[in-house]
Amino acid sequence: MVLPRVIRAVIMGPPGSGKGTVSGRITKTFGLKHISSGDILRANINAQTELGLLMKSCIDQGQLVPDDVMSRLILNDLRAIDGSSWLLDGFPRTVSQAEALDDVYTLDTVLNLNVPFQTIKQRLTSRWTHLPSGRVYNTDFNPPKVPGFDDETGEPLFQRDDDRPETVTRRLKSYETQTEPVLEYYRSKGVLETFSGTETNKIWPHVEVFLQRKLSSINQKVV
Ligand code: G5P
Ligand code: MG
Repeated sequence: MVLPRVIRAVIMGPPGSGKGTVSGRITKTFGLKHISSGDILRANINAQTELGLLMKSCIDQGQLVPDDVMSRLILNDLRAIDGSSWLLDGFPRTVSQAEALDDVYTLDTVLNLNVPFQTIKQRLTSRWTHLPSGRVYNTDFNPPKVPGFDDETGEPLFQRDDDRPETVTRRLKSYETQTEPVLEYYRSKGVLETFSGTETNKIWPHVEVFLQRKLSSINQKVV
């Protein structure tokens, strides 16, 4: 699909709700650039940057990294791709981050994946990640062709340190207290679109139809 003008979208949902998986499909289908705050942080940890070393313990304990650090990091990255359409995954995660984003950009839509916590806990313990690209696999749902290795590069896959069951519980708690208020923030602005379910393959067709309609309505306004 040819994008009519720059599109600015956010995907939200609890840890493990499928944000990364659905973002991959949106990128492929609609050509938006995918910016994942978690992938950026993990790339910094992997490269042992000063920021990565400072943030590692926060992330491993399932806590959010400080708002000012996160907002500066993401807004910098967005400036670098000014003029492109993008989809933000994992940011904003607090009302303060949402306000910082709002100061600079107007969002077209916020997609919210509403998946029950019980479903999520089972998924995360069987997740494998290709760190350089952020591609995610699951030993049950979408296993790699060769166990332990990325389909596209053949490089090894890793299990995230924060996918331990006790850390997942902490991440879900922080989602409830710090991130759920962001849903209300966007609902009150009229940009929130919620998709509920327990399977990504059943949620995805609804997301796809919604985005097709949204983009063509923006297209008509532009013409
Ligand atoms: P992240 O990296 O943003 P989370 O916790 O928000 O991490 P996460 O864990 O990356 O989100 P996801 O992207 O929503 O989950 O889900 P996913 O990876 O696509 O799917 C999860 C698993 O389920 C995969 O194995 C996938 O294959 C499988 N799966 C998908 N669909 C199905 C299905 O239908 N069925 C089955 N069986 N399986 C399925 O953030 C990490 C940390 O970074 C910091 C925080 O410390 C955070 O905890 N951080 C921030 N801190 C402050 N502010 C911010 N803005 C921050 N952003 C990140
Ligand atoms: Mg993710």
